[in-house]
Amino acid sequence: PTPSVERAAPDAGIQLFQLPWSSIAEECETRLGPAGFAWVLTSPPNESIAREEWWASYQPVSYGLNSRLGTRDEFADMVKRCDAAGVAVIADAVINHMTGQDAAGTGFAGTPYAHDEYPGLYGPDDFHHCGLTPGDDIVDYTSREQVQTCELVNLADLDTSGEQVQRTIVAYLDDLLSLGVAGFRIDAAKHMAADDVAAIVGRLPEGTRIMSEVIRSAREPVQPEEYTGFGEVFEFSYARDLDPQLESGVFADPELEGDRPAHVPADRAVVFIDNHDTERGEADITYRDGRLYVIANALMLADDYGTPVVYSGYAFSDRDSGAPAEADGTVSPASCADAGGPAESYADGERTCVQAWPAIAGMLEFRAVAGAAPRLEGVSDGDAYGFEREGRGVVAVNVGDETQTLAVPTTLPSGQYCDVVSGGKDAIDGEGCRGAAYTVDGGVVRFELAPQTAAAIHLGSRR
Ligand code: LM2
Ligand code: CA
Repeated sequence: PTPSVERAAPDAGIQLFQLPWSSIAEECETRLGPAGFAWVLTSPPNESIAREEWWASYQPVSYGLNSRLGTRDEFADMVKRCDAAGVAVIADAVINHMTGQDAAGTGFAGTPYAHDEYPGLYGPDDFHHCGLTPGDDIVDYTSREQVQTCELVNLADLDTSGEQVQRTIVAYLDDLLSLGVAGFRIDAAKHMAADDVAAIVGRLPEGTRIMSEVIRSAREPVQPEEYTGFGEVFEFSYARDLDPQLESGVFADPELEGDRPAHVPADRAVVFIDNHDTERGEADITYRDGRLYVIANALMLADDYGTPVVYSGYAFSDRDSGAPAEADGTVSPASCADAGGPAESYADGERTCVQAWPAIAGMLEFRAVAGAAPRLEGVSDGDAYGFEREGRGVVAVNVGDETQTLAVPTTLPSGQYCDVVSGGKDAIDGEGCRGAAYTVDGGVVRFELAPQTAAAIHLGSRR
């Protein structure tokens, strides 16, 4: 038994999509902190249009912090409690645009607005009117000018190069920072010139964490690499590379030395299996794929590339459906306290509670023990694949429909180890395993993998 194995500080995050602030605060205290999540990405906290669809959050009306997800006080309370639990808060910052409504209206908190009039914030001169397309909408993604100065799905496009606009955005972000947030996801960053985003970020306190959302496409002029000078970038190539391997059972190691092709440098990359957009779009593997989704997350958390963010949302059959809400329009609180998972199926609106899945907790433990150890060349056999994080742990997966054995060469010391995906050790100094146990013998570990399962052992799971 090895009771004291060195563990790296947590680095992984979790996106809690459309979860009210009061519920996130509870998650931080009861689950995220103890499990070893370093940060949580929230949905946009500011006032938006008053509609039931989740995407109302992406149509800002004002920078007041009164939204369907909670009040300013509730947001501030969440940040405090998460911080105290060791979980930093990253807020989703929608700053490329305001609403996409043609008719004037009133926001969720009662603020009046029109398409390019936001009293006290912005008037028509603060917006781009690109004049390049019918209705000023983006039509051609091969045109940088259209992508950055026309309207994304009719959303009034802020002239983010303007001094007054930058000041107004910075005042909003500073307000969130004053409540203790650690940084921001920059929504629709591709639709703002990187120089504009750099200027805005340059006016924020040093150390503010920035994660730009720039959906990679080889056919477009605006590339994620333009946004790495002032922060991290969500790397969409990651799941695009991984998912087909899991679906085909044909595995290939990524580039193990140096940068990965079509990926931003590792220290700039935020990687994910899916997010709220891709689970409604391009992602091949989502909560609906249950066991395969666990495998995808396990491989991501076991990897040595980038900072991973796990995703947790709610089940839906209609891509527009908002999270279950109260009569007053606020999103209903939800608890993942007793949730296992993944479940065989989910009812519409049911929270997936991925942060509560035992396999995720086990892989966070693996990740902490793996630390900075390099990923070694992998082994594949049939539908199974596995690799070692040098001297620290070994992960293996079977994406096929039949049980498979996989022998992975390893430098781990000989002995018995508990698989942390199926339960890990029964106590820190314990001798027993809650789930499967594997033996490292003579520089090899032989996994016995049930259909569509993952397994992982690490120095700290030795019994
Ligand atoms: C994002 N990143 O770049 C967000 O992650 C994504 O969720 C947002 O789209 C988008 N960019 C704008 O912030 C979502 C949603 C869209 C929705 C917009 C605005 O995927 O469907 O568009 O938010 O709420 C909706 C309607 C669309 C309509 C638009 C404006 O679906 O048909 O366009 O509102 O009223 C006329
Ligand atoms: Ca823009």
